Amino acid sequence: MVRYLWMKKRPNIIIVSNRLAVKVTQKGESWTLDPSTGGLKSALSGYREEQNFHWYGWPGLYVSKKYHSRVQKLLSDQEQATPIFLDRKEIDLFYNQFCNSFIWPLFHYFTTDTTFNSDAWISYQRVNEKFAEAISKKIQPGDLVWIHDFHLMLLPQLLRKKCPQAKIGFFLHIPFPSSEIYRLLPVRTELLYGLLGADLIGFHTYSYARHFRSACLHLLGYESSPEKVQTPEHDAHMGIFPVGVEVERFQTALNQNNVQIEAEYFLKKHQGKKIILGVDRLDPSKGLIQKLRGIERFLKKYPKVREEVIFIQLTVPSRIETREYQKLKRQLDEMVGRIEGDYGSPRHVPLQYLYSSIPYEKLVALYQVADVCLITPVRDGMNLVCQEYVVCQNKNHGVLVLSEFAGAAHALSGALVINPADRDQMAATLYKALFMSKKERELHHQMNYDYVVNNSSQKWGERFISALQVCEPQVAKKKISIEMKLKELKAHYKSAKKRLILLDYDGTLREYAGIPSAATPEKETLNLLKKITGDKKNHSFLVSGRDHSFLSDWFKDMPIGLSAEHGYRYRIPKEKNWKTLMKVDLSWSEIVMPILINFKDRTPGSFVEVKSCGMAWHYRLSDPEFGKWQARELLLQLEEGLSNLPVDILQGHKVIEVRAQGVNKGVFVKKLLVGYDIQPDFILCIGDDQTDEQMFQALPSEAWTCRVGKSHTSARYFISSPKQVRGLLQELLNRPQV
Ligand code: GDG
Repeated sequence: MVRYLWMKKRPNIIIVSNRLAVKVTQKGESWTLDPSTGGLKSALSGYREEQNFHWYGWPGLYVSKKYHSRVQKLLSDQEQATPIFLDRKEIDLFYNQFCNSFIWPLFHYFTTDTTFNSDAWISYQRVNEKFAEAISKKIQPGDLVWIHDFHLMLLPQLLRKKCPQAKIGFFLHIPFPSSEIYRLLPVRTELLYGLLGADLIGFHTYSYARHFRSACLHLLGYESSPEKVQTPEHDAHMGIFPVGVEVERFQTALNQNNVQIEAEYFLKKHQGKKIILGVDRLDPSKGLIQKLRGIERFLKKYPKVREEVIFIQLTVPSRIETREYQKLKRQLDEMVGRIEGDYGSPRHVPLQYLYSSIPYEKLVALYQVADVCLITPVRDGMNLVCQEYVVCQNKNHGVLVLSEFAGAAHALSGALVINPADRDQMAATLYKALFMSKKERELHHQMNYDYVVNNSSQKWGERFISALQVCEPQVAKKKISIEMKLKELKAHYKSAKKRLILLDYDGTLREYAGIPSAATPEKETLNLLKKITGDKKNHSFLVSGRDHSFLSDWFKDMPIGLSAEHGYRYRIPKEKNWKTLMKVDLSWSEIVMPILINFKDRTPGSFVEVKSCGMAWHYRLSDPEFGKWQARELLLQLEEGLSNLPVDILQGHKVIEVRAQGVNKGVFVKKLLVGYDIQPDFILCIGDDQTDEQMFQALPSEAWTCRVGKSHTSARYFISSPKQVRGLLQELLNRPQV
């Protein structure tokens, strides 16, 4: 059961995917529904038991008009589902050509053999509209719509236009490719606009989200933080939701009689041999050719153990109507034949290759008896098979050998990770996996198992739906100047007993200077801060991106709280010692520094600043056009090059900063509110750039949040310049005239 801990009323959940989660079959005049296999179906099956759940999707086959109402009724009665029927042309153009032969390969980094077909694109748009039409007729206020996968990337925006208030989530089950690959799409901007109609866009891994942000920046010029992309219309939030498997279902199945019988059968059949299992859809992305090459190398390299192992490769037919897949099947058949010929004997056939899907009980039994599971995709959004294997190995502690190109490799730290293109490495790793000590196996398994059981498909669904529910409603809010609310602000300030005042420094309290060290606080500012800190009801902090030594020097005698480097180091008011927000990993500095230095050398007027938890490239003194251009280049390079490192890349005002992951002003402010028990009844927070947004977002909604300049912001108000900020603070401190 899905739990909603904090929700008063359960919302209706509308799931939308290209395919429904059931297989619809026609036999003469009768229609039947059967369970289907596949990643999405597995991931959402926990949810399907919910009462307030409805699914929209294509039944997976052509249904002639005369049967529409019958199939509709069958699906509605038995599956809480509404079919979206596709005609034969749409099945070919939308599904086979645009989705399977164009988007799928490109998003999996297969750039050759993909050609853009404008008829297929028109069909893609029409089918997305068809879905929007059907859903918009039924949607009720408060419903949550969760759209799945690459077939429906235009749907969020289409639905948003029809139902502006709807809560729309989108989850991408496949990788979002590097923006260098994504740029190859002739309809790249259209698809981005389509996705950005969603309130929440979910990805399996942080790298996919980063690639998406990079595409939004470079193709649409939309800036973003790790949490959201800002569009002129609304904020599209982003989240990392690695999909999981049905842990309980597998655990229950393991104890069932029919599974035990199958397991015993396999064990008896392969007595005395170690089993290496592979389960994959027949798809170029799954790296089956690479796997067979690796197996061949293993059999050649380790003749002594050849007869002690058996490879069982279950290859599930998919997209059989597509030429590329037929070609792949032939290639695989040939390779299997060759391996059997070269390494098989009357006594022993080392590779058992099965081209078919098998019943669930048999699959679970195979997962249970296999000593090693070998998963070798060249690209895979996540990969569920490897997680299912882990669940079924809690007794035997089998070893998982996993490609680094599967999203799951980011999560399963106990896997032996390989590059599928390196067959020597694959062979050696297999050997290692087969002969690992019991203790070592247990250690590796435990790391994987902990992750998988704590990240089941059920939790994945709960997390996504909860995150979608808390996304702000998409009513375009027009910001007003805080000065228009001055009376209200003053009254609140005056009546408050404990006030928290959070002020950014550069660009907020003080105008920017060309060289950061020249932006010393003016007398007026120091006097102002003195007055603020002089009032016992005020707890005030300067929350800056600057190094702590600057802040210490300039504000040394002032009893004001200081937060340097976006909160990484801070000093509580009236205390002398600086504290550190969290422990960080800085091993990446050696990679980042040469990149920044390179840009410094190539961009006159720019310079590099080194901080204790990161480094920054400033270009305030460079030619503005050239500086901006170089900044985009640098950003792209950093996003591409650092995608697997624990860093945040931040765009401030004429500065690009690379910082240890997880350090930001928002985290600092949250810590302040929780850890220091201030419990203010008045909060004023003013900042001027992207780095301040996290601070605004971390504060309760009633806080007086204000951004300098009229940029798109999550602050409630704006103010035009640092001069105005100083004026505003002065106003607050002024005693009311008698
Ligand atoms: C896409 C993304 C992402 C397989 N053979 C049989 C069978 N299966 C089940 C497995 C597993 C599922 O099919 C395959 O899931 P994968 O994740 O491995 O692969 P895709 O279908 O490509 O899924 C992928 C996923 O979406 C979810 O977001 O992980 O990256 O490509 O559950 O158990 N089930 C049965 N018999 C079989 O023969 N019963």
